[in-house]
Amino acid sequence: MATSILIIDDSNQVRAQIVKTLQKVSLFDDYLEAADGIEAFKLVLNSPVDLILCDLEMPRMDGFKFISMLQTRDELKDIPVIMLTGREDRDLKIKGLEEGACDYVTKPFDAGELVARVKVQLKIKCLQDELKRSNELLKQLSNTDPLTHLYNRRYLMEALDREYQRAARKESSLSLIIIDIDHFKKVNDNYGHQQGDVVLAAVAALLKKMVRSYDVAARYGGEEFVVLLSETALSQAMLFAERFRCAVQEIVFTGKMNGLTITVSLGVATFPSAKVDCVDSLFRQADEALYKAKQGGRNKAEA
Ligand code: GH3
Ligand code: MG
Ligand code: MG
Ligand code: MG
Ligand code: MG
Repeated sequence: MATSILIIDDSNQVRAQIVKTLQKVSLFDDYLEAADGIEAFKLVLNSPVDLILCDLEMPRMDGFKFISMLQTRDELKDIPVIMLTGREDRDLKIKGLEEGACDYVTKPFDAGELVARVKVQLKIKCLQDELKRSNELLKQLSNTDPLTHLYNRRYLMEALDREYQRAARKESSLSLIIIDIDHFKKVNDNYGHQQGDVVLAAVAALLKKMVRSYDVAARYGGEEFVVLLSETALSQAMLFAERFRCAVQEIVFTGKMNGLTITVSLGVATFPSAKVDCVDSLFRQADEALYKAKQGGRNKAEA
């Protein structure tokens, strides 16, 4: 990815000197320039910036105001800012650091020092970005079932609490479907556990394809899946359950399980309804409906 720097100073000459100095060491692909805080703020909002060099005294919007405005935006507050200050500006340096700048360079600047300080900030930024990426990955891993790549039970329970509260607050409906593969034990017995996993992944992939982007499809346990359909009444949830039931029986496995077809049973429950007044009772209703579907001969959706 291209690395870019934003240089803010009301003096064209200072900006030109900085660009020339940094170009010599090829630290950046893009050099953006602004003559005051307002111009600079427009630029950072519209293009990604990795580092900012910012003069303090400028017309219209000064450096302090600009730096404090960066801190108010989540997507901008981590961009490192190096202040450009006068040699004697001790109090201004302290004020700038307190506003959120991470370092300063005194003007007239020394080329070697400028380059060295810029390199330090780029290194820190790079480490921070890496940390952010691994945190995101960790979060994703902790929410995901590794076999099916659906959400796991932990995430489902969190989402269920959140969606239930939202539905109660907004007086909208929330449906929950439990899906259980019929006679799945036979698949394992006949083809082995590994092939059983292939079947689980196939059912999960179909489910993922059929839900809307804002629904939550999760692997609840072994061969059981749960779908949370927000703002969905019972009749619509039943329609979805039926569509999914039909789509599952259309899957024909190949390879080691050549010709195998499977079916699922589904239990559907909706909030609000007579017997549902909390998350637990929503789940219980869906579980009872699933039991009814199994008792009724499997390959069925019940409410
Ligand atoms: P029913 O129609 O009543 O649901 O019958 P069933 O055989 O599907 O249900 P049962 O609960 O008796 O068996 C579920 C099986 O799922 C047993 C277990 O070994 C298997 N299982 C659970 N987790 C996994 C998994 O991650 N991979 C594989 N291959 N099998 C699993
Ligand atoms: Mg100035
Ligand atoms: Mg089961
Ligand atoms: Mg069972
Ligand atoms: Mg089963």
